[in-house]
Amino acid sequence: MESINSADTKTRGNNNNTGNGTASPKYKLIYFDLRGRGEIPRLLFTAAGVDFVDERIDDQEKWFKVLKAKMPQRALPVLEVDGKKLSQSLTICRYLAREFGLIGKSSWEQARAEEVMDTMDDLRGEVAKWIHEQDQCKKAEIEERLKDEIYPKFTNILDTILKENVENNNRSGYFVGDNLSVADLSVFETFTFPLTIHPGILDDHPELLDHRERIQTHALLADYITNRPPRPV
Ligand SMILES: N[C@@H](CCC(=O)N[C@@H](CS)C(=O)NCC(=O)O)C(=O)O
Repeated sequence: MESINSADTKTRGNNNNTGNGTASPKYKLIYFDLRGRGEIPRLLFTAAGVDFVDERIDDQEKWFKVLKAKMPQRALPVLEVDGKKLSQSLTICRYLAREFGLIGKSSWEQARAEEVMDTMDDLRGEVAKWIHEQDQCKKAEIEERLKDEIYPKFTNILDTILKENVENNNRSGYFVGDNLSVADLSVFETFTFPLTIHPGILDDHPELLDHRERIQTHALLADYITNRPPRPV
């Protein structure tokens, strides 16, 4: 966790009306003042245009002395839905994606979206090894492995899934079916940090570069992505 020193809690989104006269739940996402495991949920709220309180914990001492003990699994992110707490970032993503219709149109499409999301979590784990390694020799070894083995493995997997979707007559340019889903947000966000340290990793995959551009310029996402707080991870 990077050092943290100022507080920030904002309400983001456009509306909290379900359209059928009933108010939608009150959402609060609690995470550190980073993208990290909190950012895909933030992108889901943004893509759905749903209000949420974006509570960013940036007082490390307060986290360890006070707040950590109040979290169900002593870790973040935590999603509050009308005051009820939900842990585990991927569970939160699945829940929000289902609530907002951002997880495909059939059970099969849902499974494919989750497959992409879980694959991106594997990549996140590999990149985290580089982030957390303190020994510079070992860090350099991890970096070589990332470039030679890990990035090619994951970009090839994603390339195949994207092309399969086109072969199945879905020409949207999204990973699953014809619509934006959590799969697209997950791919976009998971590559954001690796691209800052290794800018060329998508260069052999024009479809993945196009996909990145598609998300970055998406009508519901572009403003947020351009103006979101710049954080290293
Ligand atoms: N599998 C959990 C991991 C949660 C986790 O390890 N969160 C880290 C931040 S990414 C955390 O809370 N670290 C601070 C601490 O453990 O005190 C998830 O995906 O939500």
